[in-house]
Amino acid sequence: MHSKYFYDERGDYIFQQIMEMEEYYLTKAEMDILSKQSGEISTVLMETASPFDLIELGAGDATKSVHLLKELLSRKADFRYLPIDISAHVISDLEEQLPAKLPGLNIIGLNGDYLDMLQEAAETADRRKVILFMGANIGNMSPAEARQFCMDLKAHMSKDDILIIGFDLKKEPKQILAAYDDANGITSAFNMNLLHRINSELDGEFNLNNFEHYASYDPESGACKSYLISLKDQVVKIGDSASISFTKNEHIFMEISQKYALNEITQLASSTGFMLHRNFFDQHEYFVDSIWKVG
Ligand code: AVI
Repeated sequence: MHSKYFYDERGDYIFQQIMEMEEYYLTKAEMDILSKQSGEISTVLMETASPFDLIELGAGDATKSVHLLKELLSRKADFRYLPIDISAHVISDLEEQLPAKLPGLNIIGLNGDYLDMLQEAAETADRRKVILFMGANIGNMSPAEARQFCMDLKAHMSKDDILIIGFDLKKEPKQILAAYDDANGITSAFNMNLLHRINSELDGEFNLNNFEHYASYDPESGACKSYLISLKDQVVKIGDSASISFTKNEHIFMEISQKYALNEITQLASSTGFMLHRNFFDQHEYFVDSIWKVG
């Protein structure tokens, strides 16, 4: 399932709660990187003197990137900020709120699919591009999809362009699993929201009590996967003409959150036409924002 379906208004709200959970270390780790190392990241971005477009894929509320934007503004970098998000209200909120927070910021929001909007951004300007793809969003693709996505990004990039990409690293399996199997059932609610959406938007008849959230982490492949498990034999009607039957314990695959080892990140960069330039880690080395250049 494409992960964009998780993020309707309710999904956005539940994901906010996930990010605040004790067990969900990812956001805090990446915040640690951006809040402490935006100076050094800016130095890398400004090594080439020419103006650039800072294009953020899946900007959300930009709480992490604000640190980088502030730093670039204070260094008088000649750049425009182009956040791209699939959600129209995310983009309008950013356009409304960021200029007040960051006086002097030149912001042009783009609402739509990452690659379509990237294409649009590339067509309207011939400046060099710095693409931000943070938040371990790449983890919500299978390794094969991630490879294809990096190749697609590369196809939209030219010499001197930079990609900053966030990965959650392989670590203690129990810590990873806990982040996706929290005691308060918030991750469960995040997944159940998909069934709720099918009920309300497609006239489905899922009984949410007949499904249970199940998360697993495989330390060998680095795949953390979540499922909804059918608690009984059941037939679920969707609209007038469709129905799905589930046997007891049958699973619905919901989401992958792939974890990476450093050598796998280097390998992903080189096999998709990039050169890994530098890695920025949080204090615990849970997470990495990796700077790739076009090779
Ligand atoms: C947005 N994405 C990186 C989150 C993740 O960690 O895979 C989505 C998420 N799903 C459940 N918890 C968080």
